[in-house]
Amino acid sequence: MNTFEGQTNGNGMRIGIVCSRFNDFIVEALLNGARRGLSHCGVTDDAIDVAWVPGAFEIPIAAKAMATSGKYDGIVTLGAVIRGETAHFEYVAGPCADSIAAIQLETGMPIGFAVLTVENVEQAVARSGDGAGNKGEEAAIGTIQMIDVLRQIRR
Ligand code: INI
Repeated sequence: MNTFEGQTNGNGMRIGIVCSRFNDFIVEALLNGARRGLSHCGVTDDAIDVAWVPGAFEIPIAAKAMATSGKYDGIVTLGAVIRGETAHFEYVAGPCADSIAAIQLETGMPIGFAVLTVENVEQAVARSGDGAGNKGEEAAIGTIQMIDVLRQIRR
């Protein structure tokens, strides 16, 4: 029996990160977490590109451009959709998540998802702090694991 399990060794991996400007104080904190997670995995800063887009609705098209560019091994998406701030919550959050899932399947490239969908700013802050539970950090480490496990499966 063969068992494939992704490891967190990101040496030599190139990572694209898409960040949305909307609620940027939260997204900056998610980006700090993602960089922390990637550094923990051995991904150096010069192997990371960061693209900023206006809002979560624009994340998928930038993620697809990165995924099809041939320049990256994996992508991490970071954003914050806060229900209290918009009646369009469902129209922004749903398409963003669905499109990112679809792009993964279309391109075969792992795309980590830390686009927060929360009720209020307090919940967003709780998921983007300096300690444990930063969703950007979790998504970044998960992306490294997915790159590795997919390599093992495809080998
Ligand atoms: N974009 C977000 O990333 N988060 C939000 O909470 C949000 N709200 O509240 O509306 C939001 N809207 C902007 C949207 O993502 C697009 O940028 C905009 O509709 C232009 O296409």
